[in-house]
Amino acid sequence: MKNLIRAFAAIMIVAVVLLFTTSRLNSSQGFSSKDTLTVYNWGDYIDPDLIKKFEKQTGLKVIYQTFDSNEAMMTKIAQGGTTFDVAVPSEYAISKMKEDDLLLPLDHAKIPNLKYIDPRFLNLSFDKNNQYSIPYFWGTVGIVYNPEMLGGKKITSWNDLWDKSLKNQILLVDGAREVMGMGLNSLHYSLNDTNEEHLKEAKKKLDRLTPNIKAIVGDEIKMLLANEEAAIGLVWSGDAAEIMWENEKLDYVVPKEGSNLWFDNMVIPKTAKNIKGAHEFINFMLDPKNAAQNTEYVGYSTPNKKALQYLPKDISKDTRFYPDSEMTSKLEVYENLGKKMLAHYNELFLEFKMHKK
Ligand code: N2P
Repeated sequence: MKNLIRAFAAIMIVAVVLLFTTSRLNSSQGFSSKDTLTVYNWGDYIDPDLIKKFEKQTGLKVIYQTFDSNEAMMTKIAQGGTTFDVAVPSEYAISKMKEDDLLLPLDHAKIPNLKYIDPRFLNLSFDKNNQYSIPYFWGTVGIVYNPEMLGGKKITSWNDLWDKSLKNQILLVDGAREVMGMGLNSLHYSLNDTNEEHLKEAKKKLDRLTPNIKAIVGDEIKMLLANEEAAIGLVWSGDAAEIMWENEKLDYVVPKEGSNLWFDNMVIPKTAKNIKGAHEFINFMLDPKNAAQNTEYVGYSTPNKKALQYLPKDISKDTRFYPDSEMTSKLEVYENLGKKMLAHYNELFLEFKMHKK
């Protein structure tokens, strides 16, 4: 009898423990969409402390996921498997997502901090009246380089990169528009060129750069360049800023043939589950103190005019990262070239990558 009681007690204990753990598991995984906010952003593009601050302030749990190209982000959102409440596409991607009916119109009444954004970054052609998108960071594409590793040589143009002396010295960011753009710009063609002959010529020219290319990489490009693993990198401006904080020897240049000016913006995908929380998050990121903190952490250029006042002058007055309108007017913004042409750019870029291997 004693044994039976013991066995019964043991079963009861196991049952209670099981019940307890499953209910805990449920409550930690089973947030309702009202309790969570799913954010989809570029890698290395937010100060994690701000996520914690937002969670504390709102009681929401943030599920944070990252991507490293507009193309990857768009594919995932269009597939709809994971639903996101906030995403951060660049301008041509926003135009395409609008076309594909993937975005929700924003309620500006819920984003009062919009008033802090410099009007220069509002009402741009890819989203008139900011109906669907709110500026997050902006910048250019250019070359970061290490003069010391180049024997004091200065880089000023895309065509400098084809120099025979630069064997295995170049790292490229893994972006189809950026790399194809370098090929096109080096030939004085537009970054939005759709002429097949020009595109082929650009691809051929890129193939000829192969001996000088050490690797095509993601966010690790910053660490590699700061550690002097290569002398030259094709990068986004904010990555250059961060590299140069790490290693003061390096410099950043926007090549003289021209380059890209880009704008990354917060949007709410149509499949969002927490629309109220999404507006709260957008407004939170626009708070000038939060925007300044984010800018200092990430290294990219803020479109938030008021936030600039909280930043050290050596950041806000650096014209390499805060070029004025006169300088930016010479640069090109990527256009939405349409589904077919964007796929073609990707294809050519992939072929180039294969050629490299
Ligand atoms: C951050 C990448 C910024 C992307 N790692 C520029 N559109």
